[in-house]
Amino acid sequence: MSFEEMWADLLPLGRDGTGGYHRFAWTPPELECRAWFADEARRRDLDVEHDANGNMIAWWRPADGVGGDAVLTGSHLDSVPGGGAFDGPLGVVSAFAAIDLLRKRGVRLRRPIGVAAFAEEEGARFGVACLGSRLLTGAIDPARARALTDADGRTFADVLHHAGLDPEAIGPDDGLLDRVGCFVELHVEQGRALTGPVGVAGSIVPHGRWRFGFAGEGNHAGTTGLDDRRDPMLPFAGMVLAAREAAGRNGTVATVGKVRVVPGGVNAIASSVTGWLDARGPDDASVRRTVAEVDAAARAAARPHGVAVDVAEESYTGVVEFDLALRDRLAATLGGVPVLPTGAGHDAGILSARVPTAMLFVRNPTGVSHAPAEHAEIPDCLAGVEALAAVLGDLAAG
Ligand code: HGY
Ligand code: MN
Ligand code: MN
Repeated sequence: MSFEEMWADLLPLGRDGTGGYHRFAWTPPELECRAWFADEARRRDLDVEHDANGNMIAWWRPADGVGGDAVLTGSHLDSVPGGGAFDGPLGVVSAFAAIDLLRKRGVRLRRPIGVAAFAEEEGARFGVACLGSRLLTGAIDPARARALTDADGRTFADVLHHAGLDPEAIGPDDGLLDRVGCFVELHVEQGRALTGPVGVAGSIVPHGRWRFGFAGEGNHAGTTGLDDRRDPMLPFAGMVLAAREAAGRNGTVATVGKVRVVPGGVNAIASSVTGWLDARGPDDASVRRTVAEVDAAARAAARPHGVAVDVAEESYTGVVEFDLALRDRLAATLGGVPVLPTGAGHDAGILSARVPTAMLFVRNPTGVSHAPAEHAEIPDCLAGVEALAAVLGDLAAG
């Protein structure tokens, strides 16, 4: 099964009419992607390990059965709503294709190679990014994770149970992590900084997401005078504009891309509005300043309308500097490709707290991501597979 054939099989799964993808964790399209993963693993005689957190790892083990000190690669299969085809899946398909290349070249495996598909990397269903890798590494309280809910109010615990997993078993898995020597994630670049087909990641900037809740009073749009309203939509609007202004002042980026309005009727004043802020920047201080300014602006905008405001941090990841020795080893193996920072979060950023981690980027000519226009040309994808095979060969074979 070539890269192109695997890509063609995966491409239709979870694509909507706009060409974007809706592969939310444990929904039918993502379950189809999980089935695809198991098929590709089976086709290569890789045994699939399902950890308690919903992550999957397909293992290629040395003939002599040597375990431990494994080289983990792979990425994620879930998407943001209306996401692109490459964010996540490119790392998984490339990992299978890289194993095929190594086998074709007859390399002798010294350490196991695992192809991972981490669960809920986008946090699109349950709100916390990298939920599967955070649970694996102990970066989130299992009790908090179990109680996370999706837009329909279903808890993560209930969805796990329905998927055949034991919600009480989720949490850090030192046994698994102790078997991993390093993690190398290949990912489509999510900007336009890459001049060549492949690059190496230097760092991930600090980033987080905050939930802003505005509670007002639902009422009739036509019979309620302006002075009688407690309209939560107004301070929400203030918060959105304040995010852009605060980001401009602090040299960060801040986005409000998701809002939930209750009840959401054209002719009804909302009773509550929930908006999510995504803020990222060069350092913790600038991100924290940005969020504090948005928080203050939201509260100031709410006060005159008698609207209550509640702000909660849903996830935060400080700056990730990838393992220098591993990063330089990758760059040397690849003959000195560009090293670049990224404003996007990744499972590699979470895993880096527990194992040496590095990332390979594949050029994205549109520079667009988290949208249907996200793209990588097949020749660049194949260059990525070659690069990943060279890196895996250097780390685990020979
Ligand atoms: O949000 C991010 O940066 C990543 O794509 N999950
Ligand atoms: Mn993403
Ligand atoms: Mn991703």
